[in-house]
Amino acid sequence: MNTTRYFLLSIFVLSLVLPVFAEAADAKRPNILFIITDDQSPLELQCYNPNSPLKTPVLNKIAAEGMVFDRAYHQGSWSGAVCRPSRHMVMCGRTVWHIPGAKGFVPKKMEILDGAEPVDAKKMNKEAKAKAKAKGKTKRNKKQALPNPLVPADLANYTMAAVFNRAGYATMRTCKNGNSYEAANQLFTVRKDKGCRGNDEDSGSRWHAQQVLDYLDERAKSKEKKPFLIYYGFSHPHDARKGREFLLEKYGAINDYKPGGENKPTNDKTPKLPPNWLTAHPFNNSHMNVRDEVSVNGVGRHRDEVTIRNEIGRYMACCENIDIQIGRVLEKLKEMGELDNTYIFFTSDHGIAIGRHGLQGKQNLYEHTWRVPFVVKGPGVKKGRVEGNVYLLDVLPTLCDLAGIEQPKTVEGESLKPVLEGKKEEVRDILYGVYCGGAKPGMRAVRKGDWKLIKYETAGDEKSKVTQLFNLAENPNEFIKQHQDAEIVKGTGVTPTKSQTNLADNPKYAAKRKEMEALLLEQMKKHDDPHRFWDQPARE
Ligand SMILES: [Ca+2]
Repeated sequence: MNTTRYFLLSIFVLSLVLPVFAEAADAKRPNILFIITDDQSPLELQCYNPNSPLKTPVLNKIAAEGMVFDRAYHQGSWSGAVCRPSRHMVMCGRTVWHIPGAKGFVPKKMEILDGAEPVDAKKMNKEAKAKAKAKGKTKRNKKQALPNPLVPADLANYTMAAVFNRAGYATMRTCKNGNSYEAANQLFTVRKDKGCRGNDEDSGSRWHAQQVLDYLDERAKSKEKKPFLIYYGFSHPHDARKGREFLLEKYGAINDYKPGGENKPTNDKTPKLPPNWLTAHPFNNSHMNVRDEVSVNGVGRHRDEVTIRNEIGRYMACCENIDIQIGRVLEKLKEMGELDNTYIFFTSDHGIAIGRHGLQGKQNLYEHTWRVPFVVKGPGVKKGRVEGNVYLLDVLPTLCDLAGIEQPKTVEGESLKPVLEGKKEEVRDILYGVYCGGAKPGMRAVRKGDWKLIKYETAGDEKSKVTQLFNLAENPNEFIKQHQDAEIVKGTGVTPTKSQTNLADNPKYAAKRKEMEALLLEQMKKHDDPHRFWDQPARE
């Protein structure tokens, strides 16, 4: 009896004390401001390239007070709309073949996953393959439209907003519409999405900023005590890169440029050509006719100096405007006394070429496009820079870790908290990249240390079977032999050294190539990549 009475008394006392504790704990729980731009390479930002003419004082300050990641990547895409898988990976923390929309190896008549219970995807796949093999049905049946068994059916319930809502956070999101993870986006308590690629108050980056400012005003008025998670997305610098006039003037660019015309807008203020500019990509990379390569406003198929410099000017005008809009939100948070208790993340869904390697879009795996900017500042985050070897799919487990929330079992990424605290330099040593939105198998990349291998193949096209091997320490721009052409050197002002080239067929690096080829195959297997290249063994 005594024990029971003591127990009941304890419950009573706890019920009085707990809400107070909960409130006190809430007051200390950190806020999160997750900033994500659309189609932005790290390479023009001064925190990655101090010589860049792009002015981003707000981001420079975040970078100076926080941690800059030199090796941050998106894992890739199986769609020309690279945004889509990238943003799925951000929201759920899963790898590229394990997210909604992925068309991986789906054995016929296999059990459909009931996602009510988070699962071990690897175990699941192994079992599925074993089961299919036992039945003698290992070949992919394209006509069979079964859900991907590697994607939990109710995965949306384990995505960013869902997880933070359950943990007692106030969640808000503004971003572009479309090419995203709709089921996950719907779960933000407040959602203000709209495509904003114009240059006025209502159609540009300022609109996204205003949604966040209005939300924060409301928060202040209602004296909301819950910590917040704000997903602050921009629709720029994705094309059409309609810049604001005063910024276009600053970067010597115009909005309505028609390539090939007489009007030459470039001047001394227009950014120079990137060092790895080419007038054309020298071989079929498996998706040369994708929208981004042929019909972007102001560029089309043109890669001449004037067109590319003007487009980079427009791009920089959009990037500086984003910086101004981030500044407005940070000012507001400071005014509200919330800034110091807020983790700020800055990243993008993937990079972009704009003339580098003769490409325009995001459908390739060169560093300018495979990499993303990744900067974090907040309580306990060490100042400095690290390599990190991170993917965007590490975002969700990191946010959970920083907020003291248990990460969902569906997550496959790594928490970056130990890196942010200066306890670790990197979270993995090998990076794998996919582009499979055009012909199959398409492109794959693998990076370990300074070495990177890229493979290309368009099934049925012998000439498309290309392998590239780069030492990124010696050849960070991934120069290939075409960068030696006199016309190109005249444009860029850069003459690559003899060793700054594709080393794949150089006998001196045969052993390194072999090692990288083996790593690529290992990564393809590890990630349930459904495709194989011409010189790889067939899938088991
Ligand atoms: Ca994008």
